[in-house]
Amino acid sequence: MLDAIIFDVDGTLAETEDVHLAAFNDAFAAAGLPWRWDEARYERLLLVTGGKERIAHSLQDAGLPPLPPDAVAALHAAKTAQYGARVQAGRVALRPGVARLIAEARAAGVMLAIATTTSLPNVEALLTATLGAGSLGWFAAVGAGDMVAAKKPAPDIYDWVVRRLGVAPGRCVALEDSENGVRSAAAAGVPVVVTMSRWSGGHDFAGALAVVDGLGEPDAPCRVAVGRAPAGGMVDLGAVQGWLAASHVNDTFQQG
Ligand code: XBP
Ligand code: MG
Repeated sequence: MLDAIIFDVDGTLAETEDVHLAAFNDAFAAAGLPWRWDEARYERLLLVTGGKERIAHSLQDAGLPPLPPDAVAALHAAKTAQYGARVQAGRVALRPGVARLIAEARAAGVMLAIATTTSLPNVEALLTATLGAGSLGWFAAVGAGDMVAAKKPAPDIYDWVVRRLGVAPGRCVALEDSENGVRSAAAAGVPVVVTMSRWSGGHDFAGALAVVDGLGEPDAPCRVAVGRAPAGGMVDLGAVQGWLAASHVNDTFQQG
């Protein structure tokens, strides 16, 4: 029933957006630009996925003239370098339970994949810094950033990952932290579980199999906002398989 777990990155694998925000502001300062995003503004800007798209949107939102696409790309490349330096310096840790679930899936032969809006160098930096140099190879498919034409909430990145995995979307479960992510996975036919992050406030997770505040650990059980509570307060492989099986039963009943 469960062939693969597809992980979102920012907010799901790790609470990274504070580091992204600092990297954006450092890139603006290094370019001599008088822009500084505070947390309240960044929370709104996070609704626009993709760093280049976010920069362009922030200019339009502030009534400022647009930058040429190559200037936005150069600014974003500087930001990505700033972000990577912070991650390599150990400034980001995996969220509780992430390493545990990845190890369980690997041991059980359940494929792992990544479907993210962030740039591929950021994924490589985060996995290397937290799971070690060879960990990128644990993922049968890594879909990131500009690999697809349309970013989340479009389904493109999940469609790409599912095609790469060579399985049916309904035999996967996506782990996400944002409304855009839930919409992207659902539009690709991939059942989705939400692990709320620091920046998930106010998001609409309609359609998710379950909504929890994290994957939990034995000494720190997760709290459940939607769906059946996982045994022992931890989102383990059994919990993911159980939510997926229940969703298929529901689908069968609904089809009559
Ligand atoms: C989150 C995003 C990304 C990051 C910044 O990605 O929308 O844009 O905020 O990374 P996800 P970039 O939750 O899908 O992992 O600047 O590289 O886009
Ligand atoms: Mg996310």
